[in-house]
Amino acid sequence: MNAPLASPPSVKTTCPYCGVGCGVKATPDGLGGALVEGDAAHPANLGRLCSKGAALGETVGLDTRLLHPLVRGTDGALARASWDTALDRIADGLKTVRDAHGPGAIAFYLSGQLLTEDYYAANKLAKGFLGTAHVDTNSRLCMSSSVAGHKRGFGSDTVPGSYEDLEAADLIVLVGSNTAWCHPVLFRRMEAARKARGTKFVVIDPRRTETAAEADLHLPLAHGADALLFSGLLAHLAQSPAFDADYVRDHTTGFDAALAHARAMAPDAEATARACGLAVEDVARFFALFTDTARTVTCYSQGVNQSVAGTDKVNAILNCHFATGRMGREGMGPFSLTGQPNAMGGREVGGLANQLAAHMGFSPEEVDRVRRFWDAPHMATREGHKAVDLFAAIGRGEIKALWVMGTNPAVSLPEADGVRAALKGLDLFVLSENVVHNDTAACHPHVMLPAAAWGEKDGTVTNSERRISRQRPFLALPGAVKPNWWALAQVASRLGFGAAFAWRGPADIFREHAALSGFENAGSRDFDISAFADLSDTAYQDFTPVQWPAPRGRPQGTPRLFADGGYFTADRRARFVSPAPVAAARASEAYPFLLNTGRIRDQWHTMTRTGLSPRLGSHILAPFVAVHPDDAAPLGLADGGLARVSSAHGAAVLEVKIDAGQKRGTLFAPIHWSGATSSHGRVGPLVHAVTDPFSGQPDSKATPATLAPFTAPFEGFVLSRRPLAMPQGLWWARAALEGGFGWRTAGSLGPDEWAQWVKAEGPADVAELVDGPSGLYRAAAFDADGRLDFAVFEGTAGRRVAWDALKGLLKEDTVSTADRRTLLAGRRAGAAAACGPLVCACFGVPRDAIVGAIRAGAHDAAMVGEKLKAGTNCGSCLPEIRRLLAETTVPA
Ligand SMILES: Nc1nc2c(c(=O)[nH]1)N[C@H]1C(S)=C(S)[C@@H](COP(=O)(O)OP(=O)(O)OC[C@H]3O[C@@H](n4cnc5c(=O)[nH]c(N)nc54)[C@H](O)[C@@H]3O)O[C@H]1N2
Ligand SMILES: Nc1nc2c(c(=O)[nH]1)N[C@H]1C(S)=C(S)[C@@H](COP(=O)(O)OP(=O)(O)OC[C@H]3O[C@@H](n4cnc5c(=O)[nH]c(N)nc54)[C@H](O)[C@@H]3O)O[C@H]1N2
Ligand code: SF4
Ligand SMILES: [Mo]
Repeated sequence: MNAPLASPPSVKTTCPYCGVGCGVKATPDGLGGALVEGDAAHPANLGRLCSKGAALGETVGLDTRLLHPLVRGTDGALARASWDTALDRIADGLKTVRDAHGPGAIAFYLSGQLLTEDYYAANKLAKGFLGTAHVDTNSRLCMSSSVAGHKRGFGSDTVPGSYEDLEAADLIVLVGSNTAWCHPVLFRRMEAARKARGTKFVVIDPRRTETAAEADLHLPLAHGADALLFSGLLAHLAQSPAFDADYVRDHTTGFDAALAHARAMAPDAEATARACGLAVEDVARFFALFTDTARTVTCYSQGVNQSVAGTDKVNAILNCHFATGRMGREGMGPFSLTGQPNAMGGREVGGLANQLAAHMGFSPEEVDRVRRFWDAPHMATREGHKAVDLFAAIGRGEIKALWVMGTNPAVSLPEADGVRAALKGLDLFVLSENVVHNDTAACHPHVMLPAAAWGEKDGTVTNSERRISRQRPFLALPGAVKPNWWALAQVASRLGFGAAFAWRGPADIFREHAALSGFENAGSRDFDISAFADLSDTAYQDFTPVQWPAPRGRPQGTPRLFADGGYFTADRRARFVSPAPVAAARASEAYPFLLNTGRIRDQWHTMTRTGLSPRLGSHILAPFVAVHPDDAAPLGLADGGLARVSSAHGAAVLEVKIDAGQKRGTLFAPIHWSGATSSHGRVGPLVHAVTDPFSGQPDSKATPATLAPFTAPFEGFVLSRRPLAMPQGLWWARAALEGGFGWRTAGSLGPDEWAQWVKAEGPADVAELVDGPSGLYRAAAFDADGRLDFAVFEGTAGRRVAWDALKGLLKEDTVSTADRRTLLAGRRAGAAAACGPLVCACFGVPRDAIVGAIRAGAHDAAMVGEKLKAGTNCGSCLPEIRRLLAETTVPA
């Protein structure tokens, strides 16, 4: 069990999920969990949390954790080892590879979920001491187009604004961002602005998301067409009163060329609408709103970044803000919404293969500056491979040693099956992880290192508004778990670099990082936090959230940049950059659909943490593919059935969700299911590894794909107290339930095969219901204490029953005689269990209950809240409640 740290009773830390970076107050409950509430004093959330943040306390258990180093022995098996053994093995392995093949055969693959201090240590070791620049991160899949676009436009990777601007804006344009689900607390802040000042929302997204449903205007543009849309807007703005000739003259260059280019690409609203697949009146309304509203913030996220034209999309957006001078002023500006909790911190320490620390690049002066600061013996002098190329180089055998930290590339990289094969061919594969089992851990690591997880981690992170906050520990390090930076420093010391890595704790690293940011800077680089270069240990401990830059003498930080120019290009002017004329993404004859991939409200990435929470798991139970009804009908696809989605690279079998909000010819599937949580639910293998030419970011939003019904003669579910291995050949998806797990299943296993499987699980006592002719097989297995151990409910396809009525038995210590009698009928004695997916995760309110309340007269979200409490805590489900209000017909 988790041990709480002695005192103080509640600790202020930061949420480990999205880039909003909400402040959290955590109080260990002494039982291994923790009570978690929003920190009212944190400027990012002012006390709010979303469903994922609110459920954090349920996810700190140790059941799935890696608690000791594991080293692969001569017998090929991973076995528990001491830290010394594991670290020696890594150091020896790195030396062997370096001596035989040079430092370029060594690579690191890191994560925006690492602390800044961990990230700094990895970069210093790799780029300064081992001499390899092959250090890339999952941020390449996430924010790198924004980084590249910012650098081209601003001369630096800067987010100019603050969250407060969202509350001061009169127009918020959300481009390729499902904010209501992915940055829920920011969406709450936007909703507050709408209430207070009538702020309008425009959502630009091919599909009608929960965010789009809330918009004043939704532009369902063709995939990839954003740069065209914003070029049309630039052409429109240039001849409107919104054009700010002074700002353009004083603080920018390249306007005339950009305008000529935009006019050629998208001369007016009609041409723009045609090229983007939109209605002319909608485009005209968007142009008018943008023109007429000075206080406009344009937020963008993965619909912009994860594209072959991602960098161009970013610059097309920036161009419109330069042209109107809407930069870094209250309620105005472009705003990249970062994904991971420390996407920004990673960029600050040079986490990407084309960066050096403290926002420096690989120019000879910069390489020399960092070399001198570190006194580095083996400074990397050229950019390394970006993620997709990095794994290709591993596949070709050019990179022989890889250290993966804080990411699950076997799931999240495009063409993921190739990634798995590549990982298995490494001479040295080191994996620093929180969990024992995930898909990457299944790819044959030689060493696994147990890393501190949220609740134990001690360091800093930076959110989307450049705000550095502390993550503080409130639980003791369990088992032999250690922070990532410590493992890196130990390896450095074994390689003979001990003096440069002799940190006593994260405060030492933070001070060094702060000092480097100010080293020979004098205002030439945006990232400067040298105000903290001499921070005491106590001051680091008590650090209150602050927005960089915070140069010496300005420890209070900086809320906004660029209102008066001062860009970080050589001439201090912003650059208009013309997007290349890209066509919107296209499907082919063999693959007539475009597969779009992304996120759902209550799961985080590959579910290693959110997958532990029954509340979060109940919102959406299984991996799905959303299909427009007119695309589904000719294929004979029905809602709730299964479909095989294939691309040129791989296939998945997913549950069909008929969704009129899906653009015709496109599909949407979530990224969260892995081989650990599903048999065929991974979408990574399908996604093409096609990248943006400037950023190297893969296009995960538009892979040509095809769709066909998947028929299985039998389907059903399994419930169990313990993890079970499902039979071979079965389609299944697993969800966490209170007291155990549930699997939805489909396949060709009939009653006899299921009976054999049940028998092989060795239950103490089993009740069965078999009806061969109708294909029905039901079994309830009880353990020696008479508790329900597991249950199997299978039948012919199309007659699936829900597990809602029975799942409660997993947390009960006895099964009553009455329940025993009704159990195999799928019922519990006397109980009418609430059914349907969970809408409100905080209070566990299912859809059916909300629909019932609406039918009974609740006519707005507030009344639903009064009756059921749904939506009254974190508010993440309010968009869904409002949709149910709109969709439910109330009896007269
Ligand atoms: N619940 C939840 N929240 C999360 C995460 C999570 O896993 N779960 N992950 C976090 C991370 S790391 C990230 S990066 C963010 C991502 O946050 P978002 O970017 O908001 O999330 P996505 O679902 O990846 O994609 C956003 C939208 O882009 C749209 N899109 C696809 N193609 C195009 C296009 O060509 N143009 C436009 N305009 N839109 C397009 C998609 O339809 C989708 O609705 O979320 C963060 N927050
Ligand atoms: N098709 C498609 N693919 C995508 C995307 C998409 O939209 N579509 N989105 C991309 C984006 S934006 C992102 S950010 C990625 C996310 O993809 P990943 O980064 O692969 O996903 P996670 O599940 O967050 O993996 C984090 C892993 O690190 C471990 N971990 C967490 N914290 C720590 C720590 O402090 N130290 C160590 N050592 N381990 C830790 C967790 O247990 C987990 O196994 O997916 C990308 N892939
Ligand atoms: S919005 Fe939710 S997931 Fe994001 S930081 Fe805040 S509580 Fe965490
Ligand atoms: Mo991300």
